[in-house]
Amino acid sequence: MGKRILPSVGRERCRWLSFLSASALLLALLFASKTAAASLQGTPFGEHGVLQVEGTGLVDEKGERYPLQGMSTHGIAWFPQYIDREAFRTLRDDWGTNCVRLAMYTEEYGGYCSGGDKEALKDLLDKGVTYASELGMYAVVDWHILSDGDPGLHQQEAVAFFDEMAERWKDRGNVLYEICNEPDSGTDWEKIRSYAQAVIVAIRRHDPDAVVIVGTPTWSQEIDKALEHPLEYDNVMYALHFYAATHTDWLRERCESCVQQGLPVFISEFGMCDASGNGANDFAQASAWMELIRKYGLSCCCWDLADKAESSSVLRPGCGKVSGWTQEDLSEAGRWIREQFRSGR
Ligand code: IDC
Repeated sequence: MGKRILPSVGRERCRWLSFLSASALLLALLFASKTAAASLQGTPFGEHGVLQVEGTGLVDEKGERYPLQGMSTHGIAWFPQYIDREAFRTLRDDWGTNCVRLAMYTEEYGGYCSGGDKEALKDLLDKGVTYASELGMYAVVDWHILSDGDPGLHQQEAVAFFDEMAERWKDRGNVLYEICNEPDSGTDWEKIRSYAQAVIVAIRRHDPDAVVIVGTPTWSQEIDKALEHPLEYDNVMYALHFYAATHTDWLRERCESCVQQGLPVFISEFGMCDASGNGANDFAQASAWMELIRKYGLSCCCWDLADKAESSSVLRPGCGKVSGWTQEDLSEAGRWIREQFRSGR
């Protein structure tokens, strides 16, 4: 008899043990996710969650309009030091921004498709996305084509890159994908559109609702071409870029007209200086742009977070500090845009 009872007691004990360990695991998981959620409380992502495109802009988890505003890095291969948790924290807490754009050149300066160290660049991006996530900020991952004006030139590499990265980041919820910074070299919208379709499929395989920003012809100025023949996917936005001393009323009028006709526009790069990234800042024009941005609740990222000796850099040339900047550490552009961000939200 004893012999028969013992194994069944053993089985019973086994069942209890596995029940207890499963419950403990569940509790631990619940606790971990609760503390993660609690640590994000009060942050942009903690309060607004996963964003979607509705009408002409982004809405938060409650369905309310929620524009992104933030700084773009310079090329991450060139200025890797600003991929820094404390830099992003300063931008969040002192500058009042809610997103960071991570610009990875494909051609220039150690570009991803021109001999740059692919693994190091992906690690750097992953660091940037991780810091943004920990701080409850949104991250725009920018495939920064420039002299390679036709995105189709590196389509295979782009598809492989976005496939891999979207798989890696699919559960984060705070990552937006900008798939071709500035098409040019006469590349027309239909070519960009077909490139976008291939890349969107690669991203959506892992992250079906990820927001994707698509560049438009002539350095992301011809959003009207996208309006004529938009992509047939949800959660897609179209990039408009301006440099205030070069792009004035005519581009604002185009922007306003496209938004009024329902196009989701993301100003994923802008500067207060001219299109070379240098020259005098035109704050009157830049203010007119900011007014338009506020009027329509558009999202925008300012070029660039670096201390290069050019007027678009928001840090004083050679500043050297990667976070906790004082007024003296900022360039003219930096002081101006910080005020704009602080007062605009
Ligand atoms: C500029 C940088 C500059 C760098 C150059 C490389 O500010 O330091 O030498 O690229 O060619 C853009 C581009 C952006 C440019 C910026 C200013 O997206 O890469 O950065 N600009 O020229 N479009 C319009 C202006």
